[in-house]
Amino acid sequence: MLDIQKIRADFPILSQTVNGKPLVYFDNGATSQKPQVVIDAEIKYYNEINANIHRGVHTLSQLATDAYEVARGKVKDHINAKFAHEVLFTSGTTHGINLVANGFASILKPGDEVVVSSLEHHSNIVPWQMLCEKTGAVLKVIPINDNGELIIAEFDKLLSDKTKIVTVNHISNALGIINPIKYMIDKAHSVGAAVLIDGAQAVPHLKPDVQELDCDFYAFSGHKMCGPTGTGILYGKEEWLNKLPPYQGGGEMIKEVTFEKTTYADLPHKFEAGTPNIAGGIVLGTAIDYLNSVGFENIQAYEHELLEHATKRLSEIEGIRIYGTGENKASVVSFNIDGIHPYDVGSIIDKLGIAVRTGHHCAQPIMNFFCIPGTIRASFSFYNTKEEIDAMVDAVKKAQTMLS
Ligand code: C6P
Repeated sequence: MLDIQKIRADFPILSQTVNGKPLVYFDNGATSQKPQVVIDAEIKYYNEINANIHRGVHTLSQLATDAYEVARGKVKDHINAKFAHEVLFTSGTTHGINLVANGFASILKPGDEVVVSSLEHHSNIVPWQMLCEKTGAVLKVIPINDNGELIIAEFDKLLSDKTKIVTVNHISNALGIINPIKYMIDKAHSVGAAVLIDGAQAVPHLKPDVQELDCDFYAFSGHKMCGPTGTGILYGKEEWLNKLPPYQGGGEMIKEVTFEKTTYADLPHKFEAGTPNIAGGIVLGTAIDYLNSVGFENIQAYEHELLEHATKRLSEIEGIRIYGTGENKASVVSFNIDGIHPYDVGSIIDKLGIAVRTGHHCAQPIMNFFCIPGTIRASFSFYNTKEEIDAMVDAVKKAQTMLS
């Protein structure tokens, strides 16, 4: 059982008022709020050990390097990677996916196939389209049904020996649907394809076990899991990371440089050119510690209660349509009110202190499927409450009255 009021006290921003009303922050899918320990850890880094890493013999550089590598180890343990060098620091999910898509340019031949799903964020569509344009590979798309779930029978049919990589999100950002990734990973492997999982929306809610999943790549962002912006992780199986060429050239990713030939550093440095977000990486480790202290089992159970409460309360509103009605869902409710543009609802409820995201959520193909311009998305975190959900429902009802 979580003591929500105690948890809320960890997040200074939550006690703010916005537009004269208590802040109700339901835009956790876009970015999560940060607990004081995370904010303090960022300050502590700059106050005490700020230096460039992997370079200096001086004490501060060594302290910063050690702290950065400790954070890498925490991520390794958190996602149960086999080796710390399978954990690459990135600037976020987008960076991680682009790194892999770019690497596959040296693997794909014309006519090879890349399988994505209709539920993807643009970050897990556009890099693969660019890759296909570059290589002559063909993009295949898994369709969804009216509940917003992937049609797995169609996924099965798309797979063949031409499939070289399947790339799918763990949880949809726009609808909150949780995809059956374990099945999909095993099935893709049965035709020899690699699998990338976009875990951006999963890591705030659950602890992925990459060895159990047996995925080849798992990308996520730190800022959605109580960590700083500009941080992220790409997990890649050692054999794949050894096979892929470096993404960017620069300092720290080399063994030796001459004008005739450059040789590359071992993992993970081969993929970490230039000075990284050192403070961010270290503090991502603090964020992971914080989430583990709350406990993912507790988080999941409580967020499920929030999801059920929100779905029930919102369903009271006449003319509401909820998108993403599949069984297996994270704590996200995406909806529209008949005859009202989502942006108008979002703007009015913002005046009442309620922060939701409106629009296409960087997932235009989903909006096209439902023939809508966008939705109102309320995405909940473990620091939200049922009372806040009630305040949102009242605010949406008020907006409906004003706009009809
Ligand atoms: N989704 C949302 O409001 P970055 O921007 O690199 O940290 O994450 C990109 C990304 C990739 N995949 C999924 C499933 C995502 O949800 C996101 C980010 C935010 O839904 C901002 S657009």
